[in-house]
Formats: sequence, structure tokens, C-alpha cells
Amino acid sequence: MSDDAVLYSTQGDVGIITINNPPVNALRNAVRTGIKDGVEKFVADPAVKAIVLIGGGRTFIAGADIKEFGKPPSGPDLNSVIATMENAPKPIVAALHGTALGGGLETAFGAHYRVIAPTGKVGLPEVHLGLLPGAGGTQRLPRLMGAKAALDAILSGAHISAGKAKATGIVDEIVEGDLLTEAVKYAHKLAADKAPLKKIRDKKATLESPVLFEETEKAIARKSRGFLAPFHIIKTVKAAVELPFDQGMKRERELFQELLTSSQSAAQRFYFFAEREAAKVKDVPSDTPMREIKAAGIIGAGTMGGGIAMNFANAGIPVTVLENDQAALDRGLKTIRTNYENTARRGGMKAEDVDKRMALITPTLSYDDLKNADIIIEAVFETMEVKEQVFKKLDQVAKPGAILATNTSGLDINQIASYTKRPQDVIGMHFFSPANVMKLLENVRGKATSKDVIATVMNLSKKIGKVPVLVGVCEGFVGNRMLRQRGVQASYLIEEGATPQQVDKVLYDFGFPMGPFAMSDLAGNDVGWRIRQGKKESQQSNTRYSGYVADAICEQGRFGQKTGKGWFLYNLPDRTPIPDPEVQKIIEETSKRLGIKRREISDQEILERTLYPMVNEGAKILEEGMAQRALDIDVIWVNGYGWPVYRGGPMFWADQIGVKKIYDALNKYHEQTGDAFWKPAPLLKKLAETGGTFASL
Ligand code: T1G
Repeated sequence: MSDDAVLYSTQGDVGIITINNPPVNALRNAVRTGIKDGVEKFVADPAVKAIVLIGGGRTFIAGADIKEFGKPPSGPDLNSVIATMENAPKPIVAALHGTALGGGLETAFGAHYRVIAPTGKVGLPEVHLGLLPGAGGTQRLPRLMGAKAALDAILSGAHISAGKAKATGIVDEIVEGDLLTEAVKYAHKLAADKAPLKKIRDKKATLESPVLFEETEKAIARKSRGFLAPFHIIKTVKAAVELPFDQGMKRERELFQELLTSSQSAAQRFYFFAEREAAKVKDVPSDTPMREIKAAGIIGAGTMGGGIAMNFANAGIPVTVLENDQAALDRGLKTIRTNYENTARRGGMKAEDVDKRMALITPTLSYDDLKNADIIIEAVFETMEVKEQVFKKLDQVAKPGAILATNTSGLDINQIASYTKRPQDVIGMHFFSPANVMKLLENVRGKATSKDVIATVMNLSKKIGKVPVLVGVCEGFVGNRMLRQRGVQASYLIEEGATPQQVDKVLYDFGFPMGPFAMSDLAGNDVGWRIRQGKKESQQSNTRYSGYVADAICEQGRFGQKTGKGWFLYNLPDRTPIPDPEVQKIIEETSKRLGIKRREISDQEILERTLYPMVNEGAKILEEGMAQRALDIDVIWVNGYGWPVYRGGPMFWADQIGVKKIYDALNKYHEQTGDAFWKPAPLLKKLAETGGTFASL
């Protein structure tokens, strides 16, 4: 018998099974047991002619309980629960609302009929966990909507609206009004009419094209490069088309087990919880009162400012954008409109929504128009002088209680806050370019930043579609500070004998979308060049200058894609990086000038020397309290820098390969080079010596 995770009741001759497992009615053991017992109980009860399965609270079942994976299985497995429903001699109606996802939708497939609330959604998002639907979803969905649509749905893991679910046969009816009342009426009528007990397993999965599976594999090759689950999903849908149901189920189970026990799924299941945990701030209680954000202001309509403004408009929050000259303002608004029009053209939004979003964005040349904003984010030129001017002005203009945020990518938030009489209202919100696309938002806590400002901004970040992580004030915050370590070694490696293409390929094959040199060409090599000219290597005072080759590249105007050549050549508009003998010459001349004898460098050495220093810097960041938890660093790297989610994140990965292995390698390079750069962080040393993990901190 289950605990009160499942409740039973009757209305007339209809038995009702209500899932009561907040917050999302996940299918933990007690829920599976409760459903199975409930069906058996109502089947045995002669007074009950039909059964309704419904979710209590805000949603129908949102899936298997991800926390249960990896633990010894207990209670009835989901397939047996679904079979019990499917074989029941009385009509079972699944009543869906909220998000019926994964094992939740698969459970609903065991019912003979499905009804849904107009705002309900369904989906099979297992692919995001490095899995595939493991309780018949890959065999039943193609039998409902055909192989092609089923493949698209399972590979994307997208939520499907009630309308589309009805149109594709996933549900039988969309019911207005009270879902339970309507579902009971519907079930009662099915029994009265002796309606057939429909079993999805008896239907045939249609195959729209004989080359569907090969074509799909090619179509996803680029986006799913390195992932296992998408390619296993294709195999299971193929089985749904080619094999009898029970054999297809067997094939699904085999492939599901392979994924469940894979390191990729372990990493992606870790990441699922990490992203949610990172949004929580240890010393800011979840019930901290938040400031209401009804209107926003952005200072600067450039690439960053415009992108930031779009996030607010996308969330339906009116936003005023301030520039100091009309031409810049017009350019900024035009770019925003173009971005929306391009998205609409690609089908990412309705054409009529372009004007609706633009109507939420008010351009202005006057600070006075920011006086009613609840939050003002500056995205102006990245110098402290300009930030000082802006924040002194904001201190005069912004209403009391307005949150004053800076989008700085590394300047000292405490110093910026000191330019106002309200440092408690000042916070950093470090967006990543393009700000309307990149999910990561590093929120930077100043010494004086108040807890309600932190709570408000962390919540607001999610509202505007970002993945927020709270970091501390240090040079480069967390992401760029670790990126710098990778960059220093990448530069040394090409001076010592590697080529840019070799370094890039090692990191590309690891799973990054591109390597550091191609990335620099994309961002513009002149960005780093200007910064290096503007300041000493303050971050790496304990290691030698790493910009010799990069400077030589820029001195020849090789700024990257925008100039058609940088570290690589580009036959624009094609952006494929092409190794350039000219660059090789510059590199070899630099090695000679530095007195470095070039040598063959292995891919393994490249991997260790680019990634282990990142882990070491992560350990320092944790020691200094610049990130709350190791998983925060992982969430930053997955969302801001393309760390492959199937490897969890740099700190998760370090635990997987073993902190001791990294520690020993750091010591090896330290001994080889004598460079203080390689000195292991005390925390990393401690973990290596005690067999500890970053996850255990
Ligand atoms: N298992 C365990 N906990 C879950 C959970 C799940 N499936 N889904 C959510 N939670 C927790 C979450 O960690 C958070 O906890 C709280 O619920 C609210 O979640 C056999 C193998 C449903 C759209 O992948 O997509 O079924 O932080 O903050 O923004 O084939 O949660 O409060 O402590 O995300 O309103 C397939 C995953 C599983 C759905 C709601 N299902 N969940 O979003 O709330 S595998 C999924 C979501 C499976 C079968 C296979 C979202 C949501 P805490 P939240 P939300």
C-alpha cells in the first residue's frame, strides 16, 4: 500500500485516483504502487464502472523521480503499472493538466483515453537527461502521431500544447471548466456507451519516408555531436516501426539501460538539479521579500544593452532604453527590431509579436525617463570612469528602492557601488553576448548588496529566461577568471610546438562548440589585444606574459572573422576556420624570438594543460567564496562557455576523472616548468590527499 502519495475517491460510478506527490507528482515508488493498487482496487469493485487518473496540485505527473535513478529499484516498475492500466477491463481516463512529461505521459498512454485542460502541455523530455523515454514512450508515441512527428517530439524533448496534442491524437479531448468534473463525466459516458478500451499498442506506427531514420541522423549530427541519447532514440523509434510491440519494448529497455548507466546521463541528471540549486543563495532564505519589478531601464543601446532590453520585452516587462545620442539610439532600436524579425522569419516567434515586443521598448535620450524604473541596468563602455559618471547620475535620478545593476564583465562592483549613496541597491548582472540568446547570467554580489536585492535579481533572472548564478567580486568573476587560465596555456602550447588547429581540435573533440583560437577569431582578436595593451597581466603576475603571438597576429590586422583572417583564414561568408601558413610563420618566429625549441605536443598534454588549470582556478574560487558551490561553477561553464553538458561541468568532471589525477598532473607540470602557475590550490591538494570530491564540499 502506498503512503498518501496517491488518494482514492469515487464520484457516482467512477473511481478516481489522485496523485498527491508535490511539487510535480514525480513517479516515485509510492506513486507507482499507489496507481497500480488503485487500478486493481477499482477494477475489483463492481460499483465502479470507469476510472479517472488525475494529478493533484499544479500538474499531472511530470515524470519519473529523477532522484530515484541510480538507486536500487523498488516497487512495481513503471511498465508494469502501465500494463495494469492498459489491460484493465474498465475504461481508464487520464486527465492531464500542467505538464504531463516523461514517465507521466507514458503513464497516461496506459489509459484508454486522455483528456487535457486547455493550458495543459505534454512531452517526452528525457533526452535532456541523457535518456530516452523508458516506459513505452518510444513505442506508443509513433503509434499515435507517426514516426516523423514522434522523432521530432522525442529528440527535441519539447513541450507540446493541448491543441497540438489533440490534433496529433496524443489526447482525445480538450476539456474546458473543472478538469476532474469533466473527466468524470467523460469516463462515465464511456462506460455507459460501452466504448472500446483503446490500447495504443494495437495501433501501427506509420513511416512517412523509408529514409527517415538515416536523414534524421544526418540532420542532428551537428547539434547532437558527442551525445549518445539522440542516436539511441532514433534506434527505438525505428524499432517501433519495424518490430511487433513487445519486441520494440524489449529494444527500448536495452537502449534505455545503456543510457541510464552511461556517464553522460549521470552528468545530465546532475546538471538538471545543479541548475536549480545554483539559483538558490545559501544565506538568502527562499521567503526573503522581493522588490516588485514592473518596469526596467537600460543604459546603452549597443550590442549588450539592446540584447538585455530584449530579455525584458520577451518577459513582457516594459523597458526604457537610454542612449546619449539619437543616432546610437536609432541604431540600437533598429538592431532589436531586426533581431525580432529574423526570429519571426525562422519561426521562433509570431510575426505579429514583433510589434508587440517593440511596443514594450521605449527609447529615450533623457535620464529623467528612468525615474520610475524598478531596476536599471547599465551596459555602457567598460571603463571605471564611465561607470562612475553613470552611477553618480543614477543616484540622483533613480527612485528610492530601484535596483541599480551593472553589466560589467569584471570591474569592481564595490567601487561602482561607492559612487552612490545606496550601495545596498547595487548589484552586478553580467550578461553574456549575445545577451538575448546566452542563458547564463552571473549576478555579482557586492559587499553591501542587500539580501532582498539578491533575492529579487535571482528571481528576475529566471523570469527573463536566464540561468542565474551568484558570484563574488574578483577579476573576471568566475567564468572569465577560469577561461583566462585556459587561454594562458593555449598560448604557451602554440609557442612550444602545438598549432592553433591542434589545440582547437582537442577541445572541439572534448565537446566544446569550438576551440579557443576559433572562439577568439569569432569574438574579435582586437578585444583581447586592447585589454592587454591597457593593463599589465595582473591576473597572472606569477607567470610569464602569454600574449606575444596574439599581439603579433593583431599587429598584422588579423582581427578574426570580421577581417577575413585571424588565427585562421576565412573565405567569407563561409566561417570555416582554415589553417594559415602565414600564422604558422608568425608562431615559429615568436618561438625563436623567445628562445623556445618547438616540439611535438600530444593531444593528452593539450587537454591536461587547458582544462586542469581551470579546475585549479575553480578550487581557488571556492576557497575565496567567489562561488557558493562547485555546482555553481559547472552551471556557469555549461551555460556561458559551451562546456558539454554530458560531462556535467568542470568540477563535476574533475570528480569523475579523480581530483588526485589532476593534482598529480599539476605537480608534474610544476616540477617540469618551475612556473608558479601550476601550484595546486590548497583545497585541491586537500581533496586529493583525503580522497574528497568537489561535490562533497
Ligand atoms: N524528479 C524529481 N524532482 C523533480 C522532477 C523529477 N522528474 N521534476 C522537477 N523536480 C523538482 C525540481 O528539482 C524542483 O525541486 C521542483 O521539482 C520544481 O521543479 C521513465 C525515465 C516539471 C517543467 O525530465 O522539466 O520520466 O528545487 O523548479 O520550473 O521515461 O521541473 O524545488 O527542490 O523545475 O515549474 C522526465 C523534469 C523524467 C521533467 C516544472 N521528466 N522537470 O518546472 O519547477 S525521466 C522530466 C521539469 C522519465 C521515463 C523517464 C520541470 C517542470 P526544488 P522546477 P518548474
